[in-house]
Amino acid sequence: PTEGSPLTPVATVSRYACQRRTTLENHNKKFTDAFEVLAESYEFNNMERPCLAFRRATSVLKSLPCAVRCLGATQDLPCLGQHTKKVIEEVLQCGRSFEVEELLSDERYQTFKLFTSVFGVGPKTAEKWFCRGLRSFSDILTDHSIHLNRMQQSGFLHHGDISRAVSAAEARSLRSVIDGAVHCVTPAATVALTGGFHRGKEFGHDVDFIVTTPELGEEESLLPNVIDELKKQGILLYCNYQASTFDMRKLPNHHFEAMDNFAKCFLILRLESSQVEGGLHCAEGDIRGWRAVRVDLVSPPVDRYAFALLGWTGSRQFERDLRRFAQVERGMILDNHALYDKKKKEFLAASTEKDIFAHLGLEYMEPWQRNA
Ligand code: DCP
Ligand code: MG
Repeated sequence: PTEGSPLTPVATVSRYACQRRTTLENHNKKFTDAFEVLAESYEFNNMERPCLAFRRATSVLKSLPCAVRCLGATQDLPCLGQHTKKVIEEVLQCGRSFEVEELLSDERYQTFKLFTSVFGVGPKTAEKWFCRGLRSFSDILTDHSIHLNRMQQSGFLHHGDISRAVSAAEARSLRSVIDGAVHCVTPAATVALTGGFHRGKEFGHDVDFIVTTPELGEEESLLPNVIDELKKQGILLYCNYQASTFDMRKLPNHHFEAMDNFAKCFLILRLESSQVEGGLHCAEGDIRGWRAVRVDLVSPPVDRYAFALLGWTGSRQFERDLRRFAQVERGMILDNHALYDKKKKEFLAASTEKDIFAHLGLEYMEPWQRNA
């Protein structure tokens, strides 16, 4: 059939984010911003299903090459249910969603949003504090019956800085800082930028790196040594190091929310204004001459590098769907450590991300196309 004839199949949008090339250009921001508020609110209320439904719908709209201009245009799209369509219709008709407006002015939503903006505070802690009647930071900090763990103490201490976005220029500067520290302790080690900045984002909430050594097993002492080096340089403001609990005999875990078992550290580093091209993104920091930034380092053994890189490059929705695709469509289990074929009962090795896409029978996607 020729192009445009009724027999030409319309390009269908896949149900899986790992089959939708999604760049940072979002033509449907007015809908996805609304969905994100709803998803977040469900997350705060521990309602996983509707939360995921809105995250999936967000991801589908982000992948579209143009804006949705009428409800009819969503007819053949996957992952859009009644509730999401109602929101789309409202936004189309009124330019806003009343349900979202209501949430944005809701005390519970606002308080959870505020509390979870603190490093180390998740929805569970926010809930506990909210139920005790606490509503502001000063409520928390003056209530002596509340015990803050070390992470939360640092979270409050550096809240002003780390609640401000990190710029790509700041991420580049941190890359040289991490490069320097890693190569100082292990010259042969490699450093790779991952997470949102690897997908081409201009701003992020932290900067993620994967570090490893060419010699299997040598990565075990890498992070402790890097941490010592950062301490020596006087730029380590906070460090939570978790040693590896990785067991290569274990089957992968398809539950995405479970953290991987590689050695990793969650850091707050001091970034000097003079080291950043064009200065810091944080105005107060620029006056002070430095700012605090969240940095994550992960160090997988080199034979798991490709899995770790694929897992940490994200986006979260891309990762969720990659695992779901592996499980449902291929009978395989994928996580940040390994890929396991359940029919053949064997692990599938990979030295690059391309190998993993190939094992899954998926077309390769560049990191900048994974902004699902
Ligand atoms: N990740 C993971 N398992 C987790 C948490 C995260 O595999 N438990 C992966 C998916 C994320 C990536 O790591 O995309 C980086 O996590 P971030 O929270 O730093 O997310 P991004 O870097 O994508 O965005 P941001 O700009 O908020 O940092
Ligand atoms: Mg990140």
